[in-house]
Amino acid sequence: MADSFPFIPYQREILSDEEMITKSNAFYSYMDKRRSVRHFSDRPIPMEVIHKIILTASSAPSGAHKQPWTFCVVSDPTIKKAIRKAAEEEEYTSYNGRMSEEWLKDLAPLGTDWQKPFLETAPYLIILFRKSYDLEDGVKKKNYYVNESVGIAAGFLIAAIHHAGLVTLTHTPSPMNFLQKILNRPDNERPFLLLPVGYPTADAEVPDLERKDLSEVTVFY
Ligand code: IYR
Repeated sequence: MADSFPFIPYQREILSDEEMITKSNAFYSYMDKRRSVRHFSDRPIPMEVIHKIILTASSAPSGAHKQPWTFCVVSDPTIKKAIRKAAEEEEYTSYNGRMSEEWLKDLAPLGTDWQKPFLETAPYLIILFRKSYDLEDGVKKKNYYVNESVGIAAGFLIAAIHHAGLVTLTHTPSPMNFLQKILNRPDNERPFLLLPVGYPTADAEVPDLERKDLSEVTVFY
């Protein structure tokens, strides 16, 4: 049996109801301003920020605290170009026959297409890999609830990017095994999400969409 962690006291500052309401309101308003952006500027961002947003993402809860993820950070223009080329090849095939009519109709209002220039323009691409198992000295170690864990980490990452005043987009070229090859990742890692990170261009636009109301997404018992 593995040794257990030592247990240490944990306390949270107790907020008044009023403070709690004010803070949760402010956080909601801030997060509600987050948008998926497709128009990226090439303006550089400090590497220190990339380190901190990844540490924030990696603080997410995970099955048996295995943290079953790897964040690949790409700033090398040659690698970005290779990723763009491979992603656009897949996307072209998807938009021209692989995606169903219904899917294309659902995407039409968002104005997406197979071209992904942001994969070269954004100063950083973060590619999040899920680790279906770990390898310790060649021995396979099981991970648990990997999709759930990596999905939560992705949410933390997106929130951290927004909090840093930057923008991102959850890009999922499909299939995306080319990322494993280009980034030379081991067999226990599979690409999960690709997130360009940077500033929006001065003339960036987003669709004027509405989010569901509380009553449409919640059932109280
Ligand atoms: N992966 C494609 C298609 C796409 C699919 C969904 I669902 C979106 O919400 C947006 C795009 C692309 O990135 O264009």
